Amino acid sequence: MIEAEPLLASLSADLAAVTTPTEVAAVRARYLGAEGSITRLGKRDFSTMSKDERRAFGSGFNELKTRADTVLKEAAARAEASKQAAGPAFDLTLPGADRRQGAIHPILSTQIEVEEIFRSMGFEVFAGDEAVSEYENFDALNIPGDHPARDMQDTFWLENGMVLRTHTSSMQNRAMRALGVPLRAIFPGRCYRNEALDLTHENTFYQLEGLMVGEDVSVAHLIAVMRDLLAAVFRKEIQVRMRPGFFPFVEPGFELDFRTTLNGVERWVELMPCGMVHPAVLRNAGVDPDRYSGFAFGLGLTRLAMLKYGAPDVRLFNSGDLRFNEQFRATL
Ligand code: FA5
Repeated sequence: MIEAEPLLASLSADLAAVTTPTEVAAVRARYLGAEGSITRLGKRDFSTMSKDERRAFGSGFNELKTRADTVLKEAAARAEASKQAAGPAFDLTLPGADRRQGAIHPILSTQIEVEEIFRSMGFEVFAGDEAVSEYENFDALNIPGDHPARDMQDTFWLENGMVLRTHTSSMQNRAMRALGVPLRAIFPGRCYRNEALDLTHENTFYQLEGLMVGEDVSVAHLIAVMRDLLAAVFRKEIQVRMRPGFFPFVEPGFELDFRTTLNGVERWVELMPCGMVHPAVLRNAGVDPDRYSGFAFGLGLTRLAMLKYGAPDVRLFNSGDLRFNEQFRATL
């Protein structure tokens, strides 16, 4: 016959010694698992038993299994309840997990800030492409194939004859055709030149072009817009001066400098080339130069970010060096 009571007593003693659901499950495996001590009792040779003995054994065995299962289920429920009562398994005194949070790159935050300033002056933002036709980058801007000005910008040519734009001026023709005149628009974006790299020259950099075309647009408008821009960026009145500068797509052309303190010394700093849009450029975009005039400027956005944040080397911006980038977490 089955000796149920000693087995059940041993099971109760084992359960009294454990507390967690995992430990209760291990006890269950020892008694009711495939190789458990109760399960093994059922794997005996029934051929030597009479029919009555088999029946008695069967009911005793089933009762033992049911009682063992009940005790184990109760123990499992108790263990689960006390685990939940103990609360989550973490130590409040440990330092928190370091969640790395992204941030806006300083060039982009400068771009967003400048875009807002121009929007407030009625300019719209016109997005462009980085791969453009040779016509858009050069010919439309009054720079034909044999013009020496092409040498000023060492250009990356694509196999299909297009170019990686060397300046955002490449958007002028497209913008005038798409938006019509009069227009006030800016085109921010990435430009590429095969440059010798130094503190202020990268092969990949950002410009922000501005174009205003209308009847009676003059140099006075250009200067006023530049003053407002600088005052908004640097949050104080900024003195500007214009020097003559040559670009085939403006006439007259200027270099615009502004007065600031760099490394403790007050001086003029070159900020951007600009000028009145050349009549040929207007004509190439289907605009009548006898009726319309306009100004354009090519702000070096990367250089502006350098000035704004006091970055000593332009190459830091694209370096991917987190020691540099992480200083700008809170720039917006
Ligand atoms: C131009 O690109 C003209 N398209 C600007 C222009 C627009 C003139 C409209 C007249 C009318 P420039 O090559 O000087 O000009 O570049 C303009 C600005 O882009 C520079 O002042 C500088 O701030 C920035 N820049 C040019 N090359 C680089 C470079 N390699 N790395 C970083 N910034 C650059």
